[in-house]
Amino acid sequence: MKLYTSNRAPNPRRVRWVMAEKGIEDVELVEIDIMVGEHKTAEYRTRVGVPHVPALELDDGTTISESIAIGRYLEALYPEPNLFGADAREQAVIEMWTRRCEFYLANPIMLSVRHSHPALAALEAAQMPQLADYNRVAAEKFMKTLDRRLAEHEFLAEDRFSIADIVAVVGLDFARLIKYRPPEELAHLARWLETCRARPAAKAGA
Ligand SMILES: N[C@@H](CCC(=O)N[C@@H](CS)C(=O)NCC(=O)O)C(=O)O
Repeated sequence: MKLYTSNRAPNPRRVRWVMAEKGIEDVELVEIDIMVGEHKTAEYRTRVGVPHVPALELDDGTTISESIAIGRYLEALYPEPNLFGADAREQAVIEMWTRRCEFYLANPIMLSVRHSHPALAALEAAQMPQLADYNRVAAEKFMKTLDRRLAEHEFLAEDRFSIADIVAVVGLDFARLIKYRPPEELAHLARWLETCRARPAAKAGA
């Protein structure tokens, strides 16, 4: 299998983190430089279907994009340690937190960074500072929800680390590009962030 990935880009990092947690080493990493548009070539688009990284190419030629879909596929091949839920209830709870973290945290942060960091202007038709501000405020609102959740739970979804934590930490780490730090009063969020960042697998793709 081949993983089309881009160093320091957040969505490929999710997959690299999943791979590192599971000790997966039989996937060839193919670096795609999105800053020079390597993901927009006709060859890449034909192979993947969309101009996005990450994408996982299987040995039979099937190509899977979407970091969560790739993660699920890898979990089916390498079930341990479990990151997506071991039974119906866990799977639903982890999926719920993963989707919440994508919609209300990672995506707004991504938009905020892309619309404010000068180096990322290359990825947008036009950077819109207002869009950046709006999305930073929206993400911060959800951080308060996460802080309340983390006041009573060690990790976001279950009593163990899961894909929901990966999505949220990778999103928050991407904001470091614009030197953003979550509000200091969110002490439970800070504690959890430190715990997740200290995992050896957190370095994968970062
Ligand atoms: N929902 C997708 C998002 C993929 C995505 O947007 N990837 C970014 C890099 S983090 C990308 O390919 N950007 C290229 C561009 O915007 O031109 C996933 O989870 O994989």
